[in-house]
Amino acid sequence: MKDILTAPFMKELESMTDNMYRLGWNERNGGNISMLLDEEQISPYIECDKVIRTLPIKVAIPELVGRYFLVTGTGKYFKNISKNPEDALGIIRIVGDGSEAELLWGYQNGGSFTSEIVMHLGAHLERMRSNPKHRVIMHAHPTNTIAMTHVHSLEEKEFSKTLWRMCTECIVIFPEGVSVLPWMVSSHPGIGLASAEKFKDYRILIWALHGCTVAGDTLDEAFGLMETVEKGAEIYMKIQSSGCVTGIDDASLKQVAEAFGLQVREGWL
Ligand code: 2HA
Ligand code: ZN
Repeated sequence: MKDILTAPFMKELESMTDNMYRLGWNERNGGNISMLLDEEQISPYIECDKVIRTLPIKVAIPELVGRYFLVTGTGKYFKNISKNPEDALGIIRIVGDGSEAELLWGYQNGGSFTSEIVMHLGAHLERMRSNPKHRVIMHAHPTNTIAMTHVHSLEEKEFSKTLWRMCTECIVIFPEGVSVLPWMVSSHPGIGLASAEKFKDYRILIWALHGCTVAGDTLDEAFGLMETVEKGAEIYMKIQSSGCVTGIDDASLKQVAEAFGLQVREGWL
């Protein structure tokens, strides 16, 4: 067996969590990431028939039975993941009726997966249905994105269009816009299931007064969505106190959409 700490997916997740911490998006134990893995990716490193423990999930997602995920642990600090990955991360396989996970590696000191596991698994399922290449769900607390939910309408079209107006890249990177949920109690199946529903039709979900969750085929792609939203929100927060937030107008956004062949959400421009 090869050393799992040398696996490319492990190295990539470690450098990603270090980077996100330094960006100030993951204070204390804030944020969580899960990655769908294939058995072929993990079998050189771990014996898939050696189960360490079984962990309960608060809802059953039978469609995911047999699937493997690398998931950040509950209560773990992004700041420390690369220093002690075997404590902070786990590899799980969904089993039974879809309401249990077998721990195959990690959570070394009796830990478990993120408290947001229902949102992660539900979001994976919805993204996998429309995109066979889907792999990553990433949740963080980017400062300006949260700040914007304090001062801006939470209506999805309005929120998305303000972001598009802030800098040209926004509509290019997320022409389908962003989804938004009002404030809800976090780490609860209620917010998890409501979030999964949003991922039927969006790759980006903003939780008012809490943070942002994104989906991607790769860690980089998911991160790229989050940082582009955060850039738009940062510009908005910098300029809105001046009272002048006109930004890029619809006609110009349409020109960008035409120039880049973007699939902008129907009826938004
Ligand atoms: O893991 O971010 O939403 C801590 C959180 C809960
Ligand atoms: Zn959070």
